[in-house]
Formats: sequence, structure tokens, C-alpha cells
Amino acid sequence: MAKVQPANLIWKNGSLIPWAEATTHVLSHSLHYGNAVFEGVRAYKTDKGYAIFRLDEHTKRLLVSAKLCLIKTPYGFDELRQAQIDVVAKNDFDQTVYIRPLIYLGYGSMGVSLKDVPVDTIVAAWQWGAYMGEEALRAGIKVKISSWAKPAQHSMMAKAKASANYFNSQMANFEAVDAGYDEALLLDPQGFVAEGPGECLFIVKDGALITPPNDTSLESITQNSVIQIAESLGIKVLRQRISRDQVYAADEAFFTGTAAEVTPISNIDGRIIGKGEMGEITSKLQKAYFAVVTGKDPKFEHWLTYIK
Ligand code: PPE
Repeated sequence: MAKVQPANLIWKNGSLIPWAEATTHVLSHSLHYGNAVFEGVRAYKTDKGYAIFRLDEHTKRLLVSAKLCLIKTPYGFDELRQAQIDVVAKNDFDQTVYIRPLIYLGYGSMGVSLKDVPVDTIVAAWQWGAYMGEEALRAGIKVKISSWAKPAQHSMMAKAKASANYFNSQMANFEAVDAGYDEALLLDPQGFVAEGPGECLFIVKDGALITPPNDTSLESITQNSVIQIAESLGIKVLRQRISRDQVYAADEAFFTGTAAEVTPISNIDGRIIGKGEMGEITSKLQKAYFAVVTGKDPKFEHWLTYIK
């Protein structure tokens, strides 16, 4: 969705190497068979320099994803955590940074089996602003409920942040954007809301915030953060299944994600949500979220890892 601006260094298999040298062979196993796991993490500028948001939680989820997908990286929690700090500290950034750890199956053998395939581990970082543009954060986006469903529990593993899951996301996003919308919303095989291609959904109804349990969605760190922030503001939060008609009838709706942050939704399948602009509770939560990630809310400063 945005052109990558090259930085100077990428961490690969234990060391920082020049950006242009961080390449892989065309016969890398993951390119052919799709098994790789990754993270998306943001580092924000604060009054005390850059701070990575919920670094420990992202690092833990990366290792869980690798375990679920049977990918064995030799790097543990501490090394992967430090690698993310290093790519922020050792590059010259001056805007919001997006960090992308990726663990993939490398070059050496072909055939579907992943047995004995070498594993490569990288952590890259680049400057990345608003996922769907600044205007989306202000005015809200138009969403289309996808004709693609999220895969069933016994088909794929939504709790792994697995590259393979993003084929489904990519098809849904294409369909929506091609039809003139900004983003898709995927339902689960039973017809209840699962998540966006790269975001979780929240709706507001009669003053309460509702977001589905993570049955067929990623255990999202932003969703968890927004829930905790909302509770701290005295907003009632419900974790329950949401049906398609409930989404249409919502007073407010918004997407959350590391990349998407808190993006208001103004229209779903031609139904105007609320007043067709960012709702009151969404606006409150968006403001609060940006205050938290930029170190302006002492209640949640423990979520920040400052880069010295
Ligand atoms: N669901 C999916 C499918 C998903 O990809 C993301 C993040 C979320 C929910 C929200 O998770 P979290 O970031 O922990 O709150 N999507 C990442 C990738 C986006 C991309 O285009 O690349 C992200 O936001 O970094």
C-alpha cells in the first residue's frame, strides 16, 4: 500500500547488513510454498526519542507463530527483541517507523516438505505513515464485506501471523479496492465477522464497544490495547460475535492494527455508519491511542521500549 523507502541496515541472521545486500535466492522455499511468519511493529517518536510499542508482546507472538508453523529459528526472545531495537537505533529515521521481523524457509531444498530446509531470520525497518493515508484516519473509510471468507479453523491457523494467511487477505483487499472501496471485511465460515485483511473490527452500539473474540482472527495487539484504553476511559467493552446486519446497524465502526492504528469506518456496503464521519467514541479512542503510543499517557508508558 506504500512504497518502501530504503533505510541503511537490515538485521539478517544475527548481524546488521546493508539494505541492498539483504536479498534471498529465487529458490527460497518460502517463495514457492508460502510458509513464513512475520510481525508488524511500530516505533513512534516521543519526547524521549523513539519508542517501540509493545515490543515484548510482538516478539512473543512471532515466536508463537513460528512454533505453530513448524519453523525453527535459532534466535530466541532476547535476540529477536534486541534486533528490533537495533534496526531502529542504527538507521537514520525521523518519522514513524514500521518494523518487520520475518522468519522464512531459505534456500537449499525443494519439495513441499519443510524438513531440513534452512531457516532465515530478518528484521527490517522503514518509515511508514498512516496505512490508508492521513485522510482515512480523519474522515474514515469505505468498507466492503468480502466474498472471500476467512479459512475455517481446520484449514488455516489465524492465530499464526503466517505469510500464507495473507493470500486470503490479499484477494479480499483487491476485490474491495477494485470495486471502489478502501478495504475489505472478512466473515468467518459461519457468517460472523472475523477481521479485515490486516485489521480487527470494532463497532459501537448504544455506547458500548463490541469486538469479536479471536476465534478466526489474529490475537491482535492493537485490539488488546484499544480494549484496555477503552476500559480505562470507562467505556463498556463486549467481546462477542458480530453479525453482518449488526455491522450495518452500528452507531460507529473502526479498524485497528499496528499499521492501521485506529481507522474510522464511515460506510459499509453502501450503508452510512452513524453520521458518515468519525464517531465520538472512535475519536476519543483514536486520540487516546496516539497519546499512548507517543508516550503522552503515563498510565500506559510500560508498553513503550525507549531506544537510547
Ligand atoms: N488481523 C490481521 C489479519 C492482521 O494482519 C493484523 C495486523 C491485525 C489483525 C492486527 O494485529 P495487530 O497489529 O497485532 O494489532 N496487520 C499487520 C500487517 C499489515 C500489512 O499490510 O503488512 C500490521 O498491522 O502490521
